[in-house]
Amino acid sequence: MSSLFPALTGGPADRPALRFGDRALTYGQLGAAASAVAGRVRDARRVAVWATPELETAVAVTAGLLAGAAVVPLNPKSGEKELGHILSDSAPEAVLAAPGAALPGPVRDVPRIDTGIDVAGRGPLGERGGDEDPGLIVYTSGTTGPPKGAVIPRRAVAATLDALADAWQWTGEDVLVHGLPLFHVHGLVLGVLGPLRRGGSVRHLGRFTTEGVARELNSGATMLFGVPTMYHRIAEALPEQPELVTALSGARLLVSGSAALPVHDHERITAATGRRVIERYGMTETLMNTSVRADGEARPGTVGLPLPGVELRLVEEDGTPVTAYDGETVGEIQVRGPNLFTEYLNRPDATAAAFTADGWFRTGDMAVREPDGYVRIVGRKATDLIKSGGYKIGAGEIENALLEHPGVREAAVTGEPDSDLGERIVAWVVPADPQSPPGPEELAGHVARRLAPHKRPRVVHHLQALPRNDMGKIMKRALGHG
Ligand code: MCA
Ligand code: AMP
Repeated sequence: MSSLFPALTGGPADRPALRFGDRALTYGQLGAAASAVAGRVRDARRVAVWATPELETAVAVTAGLLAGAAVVPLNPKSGEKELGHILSDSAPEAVLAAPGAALPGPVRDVPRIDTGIDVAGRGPLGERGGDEDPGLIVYTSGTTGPPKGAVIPRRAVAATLDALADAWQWTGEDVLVHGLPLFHVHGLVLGVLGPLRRGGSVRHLGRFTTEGVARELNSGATMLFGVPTMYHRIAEALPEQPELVTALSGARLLVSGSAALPVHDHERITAATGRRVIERYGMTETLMNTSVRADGEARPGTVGLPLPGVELRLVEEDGTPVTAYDGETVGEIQVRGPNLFTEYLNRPDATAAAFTADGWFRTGDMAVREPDGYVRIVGRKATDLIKSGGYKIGAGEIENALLEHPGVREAAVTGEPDSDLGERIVAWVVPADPQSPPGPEELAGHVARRLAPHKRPRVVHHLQALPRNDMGKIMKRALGHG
């Protein structure tokens, strides 16, 4: 078994590891604090982590992984329906939470362990868990139904982080800054476990602001990770924030992912700072698949080359591989490699459907290969998957939540282009009583309370009927066009 965190045991104890606001831990302190918590979850198979953007979350996840348990990160803004599903599906033996954090109904039913930061102990007890054992279970939305738990083995975490280290020349000298949530792959695996695996450090902003980015990059941080919405807000702020221009100009690496970075935002950032943004392409199920290399050409609109160890192909509808590197022939991206998840928890049907007979994972993303091998993503197979602010959201789960509102008779959900969020969620609702239709705030609050605030509709249209075909299926393409 190989260690996920060699720097916790092997490196200098006084090196900085984590900083959240004005609270920080060195590797020695993190080793002690995480080992103290790990000692309390030694026998657990799975532990949930109440993943607030705080130091305690990073300690709890490190502790769970040291103990060899599978860590299930929970979005602390999730509503009770979503939390109830995740907890009954993953059945964690304990939930790790910062002392004092108020936990809602479904989470209170799980035995709680407070992750106080105790740096007085002796440090790493040793690391448990085999390479193929599950390290994380991350819930991700599909087109219909509740989110599925992607079971991510420890070897996938190690493989993806080491491939990124190669592509980005990422070392223990790097200091990463970001304000990403800690319950998804981007912020947690890349943004916390990444620096820890390299023996470098991360400064988390608590919440993303352009001021925070400027402050950290101007005081020693070398890399920035963000979703396109964050780079859009940076592009908007650059003309008014000279310190942000200095910050980005001096950074070693600016990386964007989770959704397509609009060419216009990329170009505005380059024009103001002289810097290009490195795009990488990943997925909860696959961790990272491709990236522009640190010493490569960051062409706007492209996500670079397959990472070391990752096999990538494009296939046509009938399964025939696309062999042309012509920048034109579109196929679905399929991947294979040590970066892949093993299964959707308790969903053998969905797992089987996600892979081809010879083990390729069907991403559902459509792309072309350019003559030099760069991948350019051009769309997605499923129109019922929406990417908003870098979050993947299934139209079906929002429709189901809307239908549980007494004022809603029928509902359809679509994604519309949005310059800030990439796509915004739009709800098309047939009210139960046309005389008093539920208002947009009411429906947004309803969805936010049941699922999560980022899944709430930003626009609500009322209709007398939904457009349906002869089979009774809703014709979503007809919505918004009259
Ligand atoms: C608003 N709020 C509400 C309501 N309306 N709360 C309850 N009910 C309501 N009706 C609250 C929100 O909770 C939030 O609270 C605040 O108002 C602002 O919400 P919102 O407008 O949605 O947030 P934003 O500021 O516009 O968020 C933009 C963002 C965010 C910061 C870019 O979308 C974000 O963090 N995105 C990152 C997504 C991500 O990490 N994806 C990775 C998955 P408060 O003020 O308390 O916050 S993809 C992945 O992992 C793969 C592997 C990959 O490739 O990376
Ligand atoms: P998630 O399921 O939340 O992990 O989101 C994964 C999806 O995000 C992928 O299937 C892509 O559709 C999208 N994605 C991630 N990175 C990029 C990128 N750099 N460019 C375009 N789409 C991306």
